[in-house]
Amino acid sequence: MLKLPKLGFMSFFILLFLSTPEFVSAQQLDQIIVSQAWSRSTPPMAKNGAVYFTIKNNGPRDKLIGVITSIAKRSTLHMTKMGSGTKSGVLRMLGLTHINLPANQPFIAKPGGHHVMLMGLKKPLKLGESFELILKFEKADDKTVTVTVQK
Ligand SMILES: [Cu+2]
Repeated sequence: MLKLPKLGFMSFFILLFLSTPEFVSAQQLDQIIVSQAWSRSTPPMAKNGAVYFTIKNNGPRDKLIGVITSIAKRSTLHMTKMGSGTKSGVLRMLGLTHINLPANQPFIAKPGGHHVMLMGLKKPLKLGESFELILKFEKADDKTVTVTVQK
C-alpha cells in the first residue's frame, strides 16, 4: 500500500527531468563543431591580435555570445566592415554583442570579416605556438578550442 504512491511520485520527477531545458542541451552537446582555430603571428610590441575559426552548427539555431582567453586582457567579437559615404574605402571594425549561428549552416570567421579581437596581448603571438580559447554559446555548452598561431 505504501509503495504505489511512492512510485507515482518518482515517475512524476522523471517526467519533469525529461522535459527540462537541461536535458535538451545535453542532447546538443556535439552539435556545434569548431575547427581551424588560428591566429596570425604578431610583431613583438603588438598589443592586439585576432582569432579566426570555422563553426559548424548541426543543431538548432544558436548564438556565439562571447569568448574567454587568458592570452589577452580583453577578447571580444568583431566584424570588419567597409565604410560608406565619406568613410568609403576605409575598413573599420565593429564590436558585436553576438554572432548568429543558423541551424545547419557553417560560419567562417576569417581575415576581412568576423573575428575575435584580442586586446592587450600579454605576450606576442609567435609562429607555431598555440593557446586556448573558450567559446560561449547561448544554448550549447562552452567549447574550448586550441588556437594555433600561423603566418
Ligand atoms: Cu577587430
